[in-house]
Amino acid sequence: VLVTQPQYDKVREVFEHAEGFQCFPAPESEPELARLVREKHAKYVIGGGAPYRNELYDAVPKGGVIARFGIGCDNINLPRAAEKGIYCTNTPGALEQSVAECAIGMILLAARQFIAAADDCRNGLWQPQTGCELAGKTLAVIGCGAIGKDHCRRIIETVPGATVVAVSDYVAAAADDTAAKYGIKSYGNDCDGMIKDPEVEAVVITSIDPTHHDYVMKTLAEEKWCFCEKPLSQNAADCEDIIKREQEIGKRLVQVGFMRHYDRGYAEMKRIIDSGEIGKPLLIKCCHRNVAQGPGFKTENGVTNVAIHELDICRWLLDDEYEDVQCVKVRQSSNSDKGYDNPQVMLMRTKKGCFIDVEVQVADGYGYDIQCEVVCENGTVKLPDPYAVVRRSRPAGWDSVKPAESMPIMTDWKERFIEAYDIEFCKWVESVHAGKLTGPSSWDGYVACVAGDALNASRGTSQFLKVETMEKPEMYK
Ligand code: ISE
Repeated sequence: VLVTQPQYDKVREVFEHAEGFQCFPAPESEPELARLVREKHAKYVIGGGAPYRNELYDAVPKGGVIARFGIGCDNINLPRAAEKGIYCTNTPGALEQSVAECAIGMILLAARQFIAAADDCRNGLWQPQTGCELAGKTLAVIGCGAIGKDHCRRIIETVPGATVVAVSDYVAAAADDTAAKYGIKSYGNDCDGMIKDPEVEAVVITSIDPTHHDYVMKTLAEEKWCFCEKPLSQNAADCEDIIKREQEIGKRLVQVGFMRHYDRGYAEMKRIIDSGEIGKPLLIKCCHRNVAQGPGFKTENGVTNVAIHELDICRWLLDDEYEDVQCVKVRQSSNSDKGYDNPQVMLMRTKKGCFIDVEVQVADGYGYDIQCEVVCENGTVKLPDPYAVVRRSRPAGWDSVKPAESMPIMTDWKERFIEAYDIEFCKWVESVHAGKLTGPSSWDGYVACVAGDALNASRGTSQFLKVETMEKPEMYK
């Protein structure tokens, strides 16, 4: 058995005395490990998190085992192993203690907002944050997965004063699973019934985009608070219904899930732009790139589901409105043979004269990459990358690879904006308690859809189309 060195060192005792096996420490890098497997005629390999993509599967014999010392197996090329007849395994449970300790650490960091404070200090800012004490608080544990009860994920996101009493889903079994996990009520696929439940005070809509308008209207029929994920609807006309209904009720009840307003990077960019320190804004250059899309994705969804974020955030950053917009088809990527345009470039001109371009790649094949730079008269502001740490090293397989400066790129949007989502929900619950919503409104959802409609209509016309909204009701000013 070959055991990669760091793993060997962790439990040397076990490997030195494993009855019936001869265990040897081995290098982590794939080419060297593969070489040693051949040299020693090893049948079993135990490794850590280093990536094993190619050579190792040619070296380990059929019927051999590659065991991951840990839980995740994303570093193992499972299809390749299957093809070569190699067994793969991991060690569930082995890291429970470590994960539990990390979770407790994270609870304390989150409660006291230490990470945010440290980031601020590093950026030369001092913004004292009080945080909260944990004593006496009932913490809700959300996301207990396979690793068991000890795995606490994003504990503080259920802020005091809010709890989930019921769930429903188009696929009833999905609602049942979630409900069982948290010991709450499942309405199966009876979403309408759930909205009417007198115990439900507020509804969070996270279903697929085309269902949003209908569920918002049903929630408003009950005059309940409503948090609707973006987009508010698929088109501006449907948003108008929502706005009309809120007018009749005489109160803002809907918040739209434009979470970027709560992202530290965007918030700091806005602060600088608003301060006027670097002059007036002239241009914005944005990229919105996704790894891939699921089945059923259409060209128009590049606007309604993806660029809708930029349509919202740019007007928020600039405190400006759109004059006209145009969607341009450009040279297509070979990642886009699935019947939708990829990339697309969206151009927006604002009433104050700013020019915005957004490159939307819905299948870039590498990562979730969000970029934004605002060019002002006397300087620019740029959205920071979510990872602060830049690594300078030779990646695994070092003898064949040149040293490099690198930074990981995320692939999942839920992770990229995880902090923004947390803050968004905390603030939403706070504002519901205060009886006055403060986050993005149905008006914001509507304006983004008006611009989105114009972008979709402009495709193939080579023309800028006007963005014409109705008059802004008092309630949203
Ligand atoms: C998703 O709903 C999001 O909000 C992401 O930010 C976006 O990048 C993705 O394309 C959407 O599907």
